[in-house]
Amino acid sequence: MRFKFALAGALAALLAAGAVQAQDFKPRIVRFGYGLVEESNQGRAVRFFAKEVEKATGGKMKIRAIGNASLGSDTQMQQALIGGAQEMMVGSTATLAGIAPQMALWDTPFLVTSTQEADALLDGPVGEKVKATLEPKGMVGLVYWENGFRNLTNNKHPVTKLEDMNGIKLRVMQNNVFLDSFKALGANAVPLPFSELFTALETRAVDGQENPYNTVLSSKFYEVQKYLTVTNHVYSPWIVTVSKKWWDQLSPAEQKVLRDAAVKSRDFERQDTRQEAAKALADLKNKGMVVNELAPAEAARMRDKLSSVHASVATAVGQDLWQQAQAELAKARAAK
Ligand code: TK8
Repeated sequence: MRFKFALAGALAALLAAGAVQAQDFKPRIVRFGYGLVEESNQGRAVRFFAKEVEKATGGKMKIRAIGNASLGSDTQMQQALIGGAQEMMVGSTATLAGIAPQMALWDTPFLVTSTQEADALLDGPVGEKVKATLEPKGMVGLVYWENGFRNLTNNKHPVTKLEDMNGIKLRVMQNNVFLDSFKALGANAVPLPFSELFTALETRAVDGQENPYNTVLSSKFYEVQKYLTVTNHVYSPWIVTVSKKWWDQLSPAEQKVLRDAAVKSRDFERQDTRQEAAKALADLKNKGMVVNELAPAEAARMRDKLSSVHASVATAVGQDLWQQAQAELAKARAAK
């Protein structure tokens, strides 16, 4: 008898929960755009996120993952989010610096030197502060994913010393810190959207580019680039963003589903990316790329040149934020 009551109680609770769900989760279709190909770390993580959201909403909220910059380049998608024509995207933080200047913090060359430092900084108070600057601009930042440490590729000659940068026409992201950094190194830096990069390399409109190993592999840059120089000159995050116009129409339960799924996708994406990166260099060599590491003295000369950029980043993001980032990093280093 008591068992029956308990069962009835559990059933009632389940029904009630179901009722709440039905109310909280409206049928919705979410266009989630990204720039890389579907078979990339970015594509895999977007699909992971989509599954989590559909599971948590009983299939009410459907994420349409649209890769290959089919919805536009990073900057075009950002505008679509701000205007409310697209719901979600993931892309480089670097292309957001024109809208939210504090984002330029992540473009500082050699700011972080390990993934542990990156996680601590991005997921800590500094990362939160920078993310929060998007809201007044019409976007909600959910989480940072790993794009990764960037390395240099080109088609002219191996870069073994600073002077080898001279005369290389190098595609950079649409971002002043990157532009200034590579000008400081002596390259002829040209800003271009990622979606135009493969063709630009193929037609030799540019000689080189810089991206993490994962992207050189997934975007098949090895087909159109001969030389890869291990520089690790900057750690790039991606950021998952939501249109604020759309976000404000969601119920608190829906917002929570998106936030929770975003955190899960972050953990998945970082692990997946790191696994892939660990073997990507060997894959790229097998594909025929000629890889070289900079001699320590040459790496130091490049770092010296790039330190000139630090002062301008500090000014752009504000001295307080800059100091706080340095303090957080010192803490992360001491904790190791
Ligand atoms: C993809 C870009 C890419 C970035 C770049 O849309 O532009 O070089 O590294 O990941 O955001």
